[in-house]
Amino acid sequence: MCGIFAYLNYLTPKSRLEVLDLLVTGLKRLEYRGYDSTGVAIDSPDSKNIVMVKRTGKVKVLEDAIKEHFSGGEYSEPVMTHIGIAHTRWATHGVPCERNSHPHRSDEGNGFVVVHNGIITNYNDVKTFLAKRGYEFESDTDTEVFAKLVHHLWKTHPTYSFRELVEQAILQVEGAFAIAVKSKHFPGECVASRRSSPLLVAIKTKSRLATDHIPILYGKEIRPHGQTRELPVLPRSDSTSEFMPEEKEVEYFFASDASAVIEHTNRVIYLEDDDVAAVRDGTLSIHRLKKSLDDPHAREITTLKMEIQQIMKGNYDYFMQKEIFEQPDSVVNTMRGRVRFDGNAIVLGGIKDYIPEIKRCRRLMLIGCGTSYHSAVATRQLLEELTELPVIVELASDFLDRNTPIFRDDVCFFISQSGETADTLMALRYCKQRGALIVGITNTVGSSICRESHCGVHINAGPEIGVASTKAYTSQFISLVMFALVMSEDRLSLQQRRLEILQALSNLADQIRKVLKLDSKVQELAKDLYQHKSLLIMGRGYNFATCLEGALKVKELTYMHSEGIMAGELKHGPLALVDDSMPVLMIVLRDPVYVKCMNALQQVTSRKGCPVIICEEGDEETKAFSSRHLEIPRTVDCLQGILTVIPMQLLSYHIAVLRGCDVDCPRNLAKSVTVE
Ligand code: UD2
Ligand code: GLU
Ligand code: MG
Repeated sequence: MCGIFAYLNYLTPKSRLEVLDLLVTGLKRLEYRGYDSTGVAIDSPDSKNIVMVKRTGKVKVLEDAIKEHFSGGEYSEPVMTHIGIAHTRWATHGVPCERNSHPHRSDEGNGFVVVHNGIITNYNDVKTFLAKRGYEFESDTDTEVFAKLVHHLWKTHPTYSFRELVEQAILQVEGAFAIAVKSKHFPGECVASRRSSPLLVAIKTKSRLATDHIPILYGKEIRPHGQTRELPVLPRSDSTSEFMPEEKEVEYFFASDASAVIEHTNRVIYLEDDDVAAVRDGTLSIHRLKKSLDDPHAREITTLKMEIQQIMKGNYDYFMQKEIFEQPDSVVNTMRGRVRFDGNAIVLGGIKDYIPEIKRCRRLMLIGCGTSYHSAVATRQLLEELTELPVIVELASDFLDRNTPIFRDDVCFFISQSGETADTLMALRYCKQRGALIVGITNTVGSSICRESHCGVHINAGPEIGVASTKAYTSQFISLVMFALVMSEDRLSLQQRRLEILQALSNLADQIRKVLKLDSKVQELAKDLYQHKSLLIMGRGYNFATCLEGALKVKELTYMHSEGIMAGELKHGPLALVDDSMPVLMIVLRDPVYVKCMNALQQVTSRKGCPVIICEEGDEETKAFSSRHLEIPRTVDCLQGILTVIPMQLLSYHIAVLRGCDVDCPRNLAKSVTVE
């Protein structure tokens, strides 16, 4: 989820200090991606060992530690060929600390060292397999199994090349990864691979490259992933052609994105899932064990023409926009390793031991601030339905003001992206003192809420940089939905409903992609709206939370007044605001409250209001009420809120841009509110 940077100089003399400098600069370029710890690995001065330095906190801390650690003159001797690997970590498995920081090693002799981004979901199986063979683990990470697995394969298959060892290892792991591996046993070589996490190789030579593509080499046999039990060994792939630079001297970089390499070279190859890129004797080859029909025969070498600033944000102008568009992936990461769509099973490792206790509770309380609070509002109805428990949703600040009674048999959920939100944390301590079971829902492993809670769920949305939360909201939402599904696992009468939701979860990423295609339409709408003073957002039932969250997004990003209105409340007051000039947005979907929403819509149109309608694809009857509408795909009622909030995120974003506001850092706001 965060950053990898590796550097290989072949016949290009560089001192280790220079290499370290390059590694640290590479990590600094990746800093914007968010991270909690860092680390590097290089060769020892006699080249017989690998030395690692790791630190929690900023790259600057690592840089200082490196200065201290490598002061000796021996590190300033130039080396002809060398490999250094470096990492910024956003913890998913094990708290941020030096022990859990990357690189991770295969054994005490540092035979193989690995940096990894992503989540290896079957790491427990691999760990068990390796533990039986005497491997002892030093960290809580999923990553460590990879280093040890490569070592095990090396022991059992001494004739294998470095690349073949890594190839065999990636066949055994499931989940998402970008990895780079360095080995004492294969000096001068580096192997990297990816699946679902980004990774590129960059090439630097003195003269122009003679080729603009690298042929891909295929193995002979296809096997499915993830056979950890027996560790079957696959036929070795036969290599026949490779990329060889014109001149001998060459430098290679492996990095999560081009921002880390652009200052060195503009020739890069974006690796595809399951590519294994290996450099040996200065020659780069890209391998795949599995050949599919639509595979191209080569990977293009792309010439970058971009500025660093531009690369960091990809095709996006702001981090918030990037994060909105990341949602098809982040929702999958939240479910990764937890939802089994084939067996219709869900396991939330962080709370499974507490489920019996939670089932016996008197009530569930969901507590948060801002967007996190809205994720509780969004899932409350489903929680009530699937747990059959009273569910109370509270704003942390108000909850504390009231000295709310809390009992030993209450289960209290604390929702916070950063896990450091002061109000939420205070409410947590208040409830803990009164003996309730404390469950955290956070995006940040090792955060205060994570540590002080009895158990919880990490939403694994990856770091969120934009101050206005987007992908964390949809991931909090899904985490709570998964919890509801776990709670109803053995309720016979609810099985049909659960299946319907699981089915919808499996389609969610594609549907989000579809909603994101509305972007240009939403931008047009924003042009209509941005000069207004106010925007009312109305809906009810499963979509009320979208109204609140949409209005919050509009307020925080555009400084325009906006209000989320429960449609059922219209005639109790808000209707007075409606006339032919008041901008109104209404969410009217085909769910159990459709008829009531239609009533509200009629009340608005009969006051000459001309609302923007968010409705279901092809719902002509509803669309007929207004000339402006956004159509979203049909999903199960309780997940609609995920699809309806995305147009609201886009709308607030576009209005903010049109109004010239600073999208990533709205005035007066901070990403993590650590004061009361
Ligand atoms: C977790 C662990 C993983 C491994 C795996 C076993 C982490 C980050 N993940 O992944 O190492 O043991 O389970 O299958 O270590 N927690 C809180 N408060 C919160 C959030 C989480 O106490 O706000 C606890 C939770 O109870 C669990 C741990 O942190 O003990 C990890 O939670 P998770 O959601 O990452 O769990 P899982 O199964 O995805
Ligand atoms: N899952 C790995 C860890 O927790 C890698 C996290 C990352 O992508 O930085 O160490
Ligand atoms: Mg905890």
